[in-house]
Amino acid sequence: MINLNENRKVSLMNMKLSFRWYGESDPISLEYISQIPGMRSIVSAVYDVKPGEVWGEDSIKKMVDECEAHGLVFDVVESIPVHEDIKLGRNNVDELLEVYCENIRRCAKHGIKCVTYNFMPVFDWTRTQLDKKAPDGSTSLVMYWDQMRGLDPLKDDIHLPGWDSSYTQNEVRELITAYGELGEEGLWANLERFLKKVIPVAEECGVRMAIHPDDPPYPIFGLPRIITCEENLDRFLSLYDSPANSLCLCTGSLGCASSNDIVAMVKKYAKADRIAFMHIRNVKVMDDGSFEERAHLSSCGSLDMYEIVRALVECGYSGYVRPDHGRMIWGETGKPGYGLFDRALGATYINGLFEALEKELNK
Ligand SMILES: [Mn+2]
Repeated sequence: MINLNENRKVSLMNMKLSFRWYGESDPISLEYISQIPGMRSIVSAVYDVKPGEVWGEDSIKKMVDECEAHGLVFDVVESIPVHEDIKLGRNNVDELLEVYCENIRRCAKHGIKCVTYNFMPVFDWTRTQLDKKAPDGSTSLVMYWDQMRGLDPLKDDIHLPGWDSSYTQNEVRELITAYGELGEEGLWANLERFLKKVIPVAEECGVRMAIHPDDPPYPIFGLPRIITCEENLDRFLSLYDSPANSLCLCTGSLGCASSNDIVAMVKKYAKADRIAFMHIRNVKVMDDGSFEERAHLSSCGSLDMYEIVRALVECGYSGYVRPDHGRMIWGETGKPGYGLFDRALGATYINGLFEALEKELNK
C-alpha cells in the first residue's frame, strides 16, 4: 500500500488539498489522482441513489476503502443533494429532512468531516456552452448572455447543457412556476427550516456543513437565488451561528458577479472560521456580465488567486481546498470541467501559492 502520510507530516501546509472524484464511473482513476503532489482528500458522493433517498453504508464504506488503498482520505462529501420539496417546503418535507439527517449520520460514521450542498432551485449551475474553444485550442464552460437572451423555459422547449435531463419540460415548468410563487423570502424560510433541523445533527456528529453559493450568483429565468453576495452570506450565517453551519466558498461562482469582492469575502469569513471548504478557480467576467471559465492562474481571469490564498493563510485556514473546474487540455475528453490535467495543474499552482505564502508569513 502506498503511504503518503510520511510526506504529509513534514508538509508545512495547513490546508487540506482535495480533488473531486465521481466514483466508479469517473474516467480518472484514484491512482492518477494520488500522483498529484500533495493530494490528500477525495471529494465525492454516493451516486447510486436519488435525492431524498438514504445512502447505503456499504457504498460509503467501499469508497472510503478504495481511497485508503491509494493513500487518500474520503472525508469530504459533495454533495448530499437537497430534494426540491425541501427547498419548496412542500409534500413530505419532514420525512425528507429526516432522510437528510440520517445521511449525515451515516457519512460521519465512516469518517466524513465536511458535507457540501447547495440550495439552488432546479438547476445546480447554468452555462450556455460546455466546450467553448479558446485561441490555444483548450475548451471550457462559458455563459454568454447573447446565447441566453430570449430563452423562456415557460414557453419554449429549451435544453441548456448540464441541466438534469431526468426532468420533462412540463416538470421544469411546474418547478419554475412553484419557485416563482415561493419567491426569495419563501426560499429563505425553507432554508432556515432546513438548517434548524440539520445543523444540530451535524454538530452532534462532528460534521461541518458547507453551502455552495449559487452559480452564477444572480436570478436566471426569474428563479429566486439567495446565496449570492456578502449581505446574503451574512444573513445565511446568522440563521444558525455555529462552525457546523459554514460556507463552501467557491471563488468562481461568487466571482461571476463583479460586484462581489472575493478577497474581502475570503478574509472576512476565514477570520470568522466560517469557511469549511474552498473551491478555487478563475473566471473571466466580460463587460456584459457574460463569463468564461479560465485556467487557475490569476493573469488568466478576473480573480487574484495570490490575494485569495494570502487571505486564507493570514487567517490560518486549515480547511479543505480543491481546484474547482478546469479546462479540457492536451486532447483529454471527459466530464466538462472535471478533466484530470487542468485540475492537476490547478492543484500544483494552489500548492505553490500556499507554500510560498505560508513560508513568507510564518517567518
Ligand atoms: Mn464550486
